[in-house]
Amino acid sequence: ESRYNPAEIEAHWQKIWSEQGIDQTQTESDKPKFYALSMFPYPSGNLHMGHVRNYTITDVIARTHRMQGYRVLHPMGWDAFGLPAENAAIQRGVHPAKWTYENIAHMKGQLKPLGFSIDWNHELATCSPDYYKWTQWIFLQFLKAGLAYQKEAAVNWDPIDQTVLANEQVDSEGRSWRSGAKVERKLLRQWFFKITNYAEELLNDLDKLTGWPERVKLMQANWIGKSVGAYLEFPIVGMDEKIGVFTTRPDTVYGVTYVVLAPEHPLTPKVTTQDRKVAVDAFIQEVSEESELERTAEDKPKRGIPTGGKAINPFTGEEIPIWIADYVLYEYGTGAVMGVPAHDTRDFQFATEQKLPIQVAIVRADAADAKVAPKQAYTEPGIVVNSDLFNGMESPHAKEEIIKYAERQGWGKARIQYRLRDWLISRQRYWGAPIPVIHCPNCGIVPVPEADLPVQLPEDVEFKGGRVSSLAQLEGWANVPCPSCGTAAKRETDTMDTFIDSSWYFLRFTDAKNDNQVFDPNKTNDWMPVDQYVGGIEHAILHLLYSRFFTKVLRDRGLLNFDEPFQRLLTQGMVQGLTYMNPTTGKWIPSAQVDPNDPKDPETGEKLEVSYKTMSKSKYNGVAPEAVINKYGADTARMFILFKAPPEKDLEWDEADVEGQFRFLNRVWRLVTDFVAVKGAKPNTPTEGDLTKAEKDLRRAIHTAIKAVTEDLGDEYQFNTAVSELMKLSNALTDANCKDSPVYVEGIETLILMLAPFAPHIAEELWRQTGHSESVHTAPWPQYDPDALVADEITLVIQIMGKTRGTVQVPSQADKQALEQYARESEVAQRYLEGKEIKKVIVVPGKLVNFVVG
Ligand code: ANZ
Ligand code: ZN
Repeated sequence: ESRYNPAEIEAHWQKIWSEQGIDQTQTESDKPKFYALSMFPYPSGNLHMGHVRNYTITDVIARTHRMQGYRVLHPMGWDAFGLPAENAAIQRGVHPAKWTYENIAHMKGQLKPLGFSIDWNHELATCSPDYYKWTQWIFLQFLKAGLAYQKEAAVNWDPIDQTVLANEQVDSEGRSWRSGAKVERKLLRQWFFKITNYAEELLNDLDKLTGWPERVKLMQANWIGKSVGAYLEFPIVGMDEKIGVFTTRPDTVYGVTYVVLAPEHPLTPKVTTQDRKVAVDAFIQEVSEESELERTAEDKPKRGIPTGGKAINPFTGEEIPIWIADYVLYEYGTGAVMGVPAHDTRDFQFATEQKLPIQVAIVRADAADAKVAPKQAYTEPGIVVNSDLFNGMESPHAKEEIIKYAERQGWGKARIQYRLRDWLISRQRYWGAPIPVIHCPNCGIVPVPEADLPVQLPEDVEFKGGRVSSLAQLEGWANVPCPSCGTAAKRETDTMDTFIDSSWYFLRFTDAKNDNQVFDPNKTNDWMPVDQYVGGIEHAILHLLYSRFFTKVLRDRGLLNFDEPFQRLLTQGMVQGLTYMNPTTGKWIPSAQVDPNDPKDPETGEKLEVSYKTMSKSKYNGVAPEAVINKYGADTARMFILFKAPPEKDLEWDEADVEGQFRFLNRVWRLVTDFVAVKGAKPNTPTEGDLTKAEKDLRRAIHTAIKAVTEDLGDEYQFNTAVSELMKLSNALTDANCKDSPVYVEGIETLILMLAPFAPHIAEELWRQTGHSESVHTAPWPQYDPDALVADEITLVIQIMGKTRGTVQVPSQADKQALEQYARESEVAQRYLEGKEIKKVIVVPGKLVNFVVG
């Protein structure tokens, strides 16, 4: 008898599948389409378990849909621009392109043995000129649409990496996430994409994404951050200028006791009086060293100083002081706020510390007019007081009326404010797509003509001073004649944020090799939207938001006919490894140095803290995919990953459970090879005629399994319970008393068919052994027969005084009366009830009969 040898059969079938093109995208148009997509990897050099889990989940979904009659697009590619390539280049003196392509080759080599049904004909790498040519072309579309523009902006400047950083890349201490350098604020001319034009649609269309996790939609909504309120203007005393503020609470305008400007606000120096100048300048300097996170932290004292200037509250005619404070951000709203300490928590904190007056304008509906100073801000809506014309109104109504009044008086208007800011896309780095414009002294910004795309990255890049030269530093590269007037001009030397590359790759996948177009809209509109997108929660905000934005812009340019790129989104959980930490030193100890039964620090002998943590190099808790595949095979690794936890949940890597799945596959192997040995390779014949009880029972087990697995693979992707169902079916086959019946053949084949998406190699091998000449992966998914699910008999529980005493088999059709009769006649009841008086009988149909005795 042959042994299950995963190494042999996996390599064997992978070779044949690739020769026969089994994984290639089918194009038959009569089939419904299904686009299954994993978030494409950054080619860091090594495949880790997180990748394996991601692609396994997508692969099961792709394979199931193929068997269920869909034509499936399941591509793979590389998010290949970005900083690590440059850093590796510096460390090793290799060109970033070489490092990147070598990593791609290596990772592809690691992916192949896992048996993913990927169509490599659609492969792409974002760093390849035939990809970034179209990234540049899309940039030009944005430029034409007025959605790409340059502006002077205060940016986070990393003096070590010599580049601009996004806010998310600066930590709470104001240091770069990558270099650790203290980030500087610098005014630079930068390229932006006008994502704010789409803020409202990006928010509203979240409702269309019924297949997305609620929490991801919430994160996006918060990021967009829509606030409804008013823009109000406060004239400055002695000047012809006004301070505009954005407020969500115009109903509190009679409670304003001061105005605060962000320190960076252009009006700050103008309103500052002579005697306050030195102090104000010093304060501005101090604040410029704080990060946005520090400035807005809830628990931090708010700092600020008076400017000496005064403004007028147009509603009351009162003069109020103008302050500057760190908690007012220049980039949000108008960069200025009206201070209402009675009704805003931050203002209350600030006013209390600074001894500014507190004036009540809103009271709780059931409270009397408050005359005494409150102990904390009342931030809820309520009844307006001390507010002249508006007294007695409820907050929502007062908001409307105050806005109307302000409009009539010319003091302000209704305003909707978004937290979302325009997307800063400029990077002063080498390894990215060059922004395809030319700066001409006569013509200004001139787009590179489409015929001249791509603007290729120069290859003779230098490694100088511990970094890769940016395009600006490459002698000569930027010097070109203006395409429009021929004058000596300069290329733009910024490259694009790599998030741009990943904002449209899913479109290119549908037509990845097109040399003439960004993609053929017919193909893209056919395959899109992605039916199932699978990836990490770390991309819940930026990548998904940017991709949605790109989709809408390209739709508005007439290239796409849909609104949203990703129909359904699955955010998979982390893969965690067993982790050992010394609780006193906080050091992580590699598991190889630890006895799992008695975990102690090998140096100090201290007892170690044991826990599961996301696998990472720094914690020494990673498990290499190759190690698992070499020991057990890819099928076992896949089965374990799918069985161990639902896809959204974290997964604890556990060697014993990996073994468990290996044993299960061995049992299936034996079950089928034993069957083949006895029966010879015999195809499935339809089950006809009267069945014996054993046959009926087995058939019920088979069709119950089909129903359960099919449902588990449906909308909720319960892979873990699906694998349990396969185990149950395998047990039912092992225990069956009808091994020479056609029903048994049906059972064996059903098991193999349903195993195919999970463990594709062993399923293929066993399928062929049972006499099939075509691949199991092109076979149709089994359908369940509802009639087979109906049980002839059920197990009735017999209870005496609520205590279970035994069971009895009864016909499933029996009514209440009959059930009681069967129960009374049962051996169990006879034994326990002998000589006792039955006072009451409780019958729960389909379940139990309970005798109450005296
Ligand atoms: C007066 C007021 C009274 C406010 C009150 C709130 C409660 P969201 O919901 O986040 O949009 N604000 C406006 N611009 C700001 C800036 N640049 N930096 C810091 N704070 C700013 O919040 C809007 C509110 O945040 C605005 O409404 C303003 O304070 C403050 F009882 O105005 B409010
Ligand atoms: Zn010109």
